[in-house]
Amino acid sequence: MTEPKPDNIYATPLDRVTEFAFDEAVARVFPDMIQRSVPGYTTIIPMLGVMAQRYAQPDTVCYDLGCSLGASTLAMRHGLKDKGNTIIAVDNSEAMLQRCEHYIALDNSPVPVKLVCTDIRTLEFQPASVVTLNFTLQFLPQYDRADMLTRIAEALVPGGALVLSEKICFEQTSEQSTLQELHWDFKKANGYSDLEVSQKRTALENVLIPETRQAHETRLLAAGFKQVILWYQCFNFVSFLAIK
Ligand code: GEK
Repeated sequence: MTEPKPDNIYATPLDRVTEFAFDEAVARVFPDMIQRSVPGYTTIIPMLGVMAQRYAQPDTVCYDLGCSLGASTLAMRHGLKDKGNTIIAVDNSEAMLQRCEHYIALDNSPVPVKLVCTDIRTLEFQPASVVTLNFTLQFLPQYDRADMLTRIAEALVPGGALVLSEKICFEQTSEQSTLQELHWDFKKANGYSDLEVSQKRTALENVLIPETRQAHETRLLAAGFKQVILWYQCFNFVSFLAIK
């Protein structure tokens, strides 16, 4: 496995900016990319451990859907106390999962982790008490999102929890433009150039489709969750705790 490196994928002008994909090039720079691109990411990750600890129930599965390199998996793994839980970490990018396997192997927690390379839309769920969708639902086509959340709610035992983190958009134009611009400011403060911000934005245009807070909350309730709490927001990035 090649060493992780800083993200400069969009640093030079590209003749044609192709659609963003979670390939080997992205997997290699991913830790740097996500921390410099997603406001609040470094705060959310350890809180997944805190929430896993509270909501995990004995002898159930905890899922990390769209696990990438396993940052959420590792946080959950260290939050889980001796309750007979297994974590199933799922991603459909082979490049991501290969690296994830390496990081899981370096970690010393005894909680078993199973890695599955598949599309989360095709997953057969086992009875679960904690599910994490940390910035993953936004990459599914919008028409598949309700079904995905319903299947998660069905798999959860009563009192189980989903943590759903997403980039969102806003109905009010002024709120949208202010928070969007602050997100770009965040990226520039983290060393990305105007060119990098602009080319990445083009690459993600039809790949990452944000929705409003209201759309998420309504759909989570319709999917079968009893309570939906917005527990975190940083600019246009949020995280919900949805309890069955
Ligand atoms: C973290 N949760 O570090 N099936 C399986 N995996 C998918 C699918 C799908 N249909 N679509 C996208 N992915 C991580 C960060 S990144 C978020 C998650 C980001 C995977 C994709 O391969 C990628 O690894 C992950 O979802 C999204 O806490 O890059 O902004």
